[in-house]
Amino acid sequence: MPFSEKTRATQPQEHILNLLLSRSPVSGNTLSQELRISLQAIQQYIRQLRNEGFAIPSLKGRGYRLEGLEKMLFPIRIREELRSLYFGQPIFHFLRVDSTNTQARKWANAGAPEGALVISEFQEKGKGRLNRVWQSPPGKNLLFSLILRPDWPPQKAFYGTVLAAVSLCRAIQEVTGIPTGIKWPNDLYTGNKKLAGILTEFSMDRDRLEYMIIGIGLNCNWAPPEPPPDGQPATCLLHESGHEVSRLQILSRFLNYGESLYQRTREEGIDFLKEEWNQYSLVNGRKVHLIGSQENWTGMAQGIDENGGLVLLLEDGRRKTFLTGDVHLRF
Ligand code: BT5
Repeated sequence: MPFSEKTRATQPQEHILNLLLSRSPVSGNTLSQELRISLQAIQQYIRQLRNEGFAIPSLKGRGYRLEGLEKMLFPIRIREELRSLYFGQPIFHFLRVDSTNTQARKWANAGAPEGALVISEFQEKGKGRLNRVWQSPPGKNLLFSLILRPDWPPQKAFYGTVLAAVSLCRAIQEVTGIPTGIKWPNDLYTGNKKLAGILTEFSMDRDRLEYMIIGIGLNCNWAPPEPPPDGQPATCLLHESGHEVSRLQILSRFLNYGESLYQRTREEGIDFLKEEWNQYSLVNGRKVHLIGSQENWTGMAQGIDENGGLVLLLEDGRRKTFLTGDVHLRF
């Protein structure tokens, strides 16, 4: 699998973090020599990392130290909790990366096996759908991407999101007791606030799915304080439960559930996932508005069809199916 830290073009910020990880504290002069850039440039990068939320105090006469290591999701810690056979095998952990989906795609193109996981403490360019931005400070939330190579026809690709959403709802419920639901197509909500988003991307080889990248951002211990201009109010599990939540426990439960559902799709096909989705759907039986680029529709949501399209009973009695990407849903 020719994908490694060495083959990846590493930014100076990531190089600094990795040095601080391997031997903190490190003086500014040592960093400057290792990276072959000026001390001034090092100080600028450290400032940037601190602005992003990394805790890097400077210790008098000794240099910089990276804090928070005890809570980081290093593969060895994840493996200790995992009961799955191939979900989460292998794991690529980053302190800082552009986007876990982008890295997972590179790794998948290089032949990563099904179940491989990319996880990061921070994303410089975390992405939502349609190039929207996913925000999350270092070390607070879950940011990861899972690589799958399902034997499904491409029109069923949305079921990757379904599998992830159902597994995540279950994991959250079990670890925190907080009930969550799925807002079609790709959001997890608790109450009327967004808790998580899923970004499923895929690659096709002729008429079959070559691989699928399921990217998940879950607000565990931080949520955007203000709803962004383009978005919905957000929350996190810490705000909902009143105490800090273990990212590790939720991740490992997610991988365990995800694998058992995925295994079932191999034995029975994927139709049963529709029923699982219905159990957690926040839209079924509710009046919703779908906003398209040319036209808007209002109707009673009836659930998803065999390709993941949302079926709406329109006010004039017609039944119409909408595909994700074409419309935006409002309650
Ligand atoms: C999503 O897109 O909700 C999918 C987000 C997927 C993020 C994960 S993180 C790991 C993996 N790697 C990536 O690069 N991405 C995936 P969408 O439905 O387009 O919603 C995006 C919108 O959610 C933004 O435009 C904001 O309005 C809002 N938003 C951004 N950060 C948020 C947060 N932490 N919590 C709640 N809402 C947020």
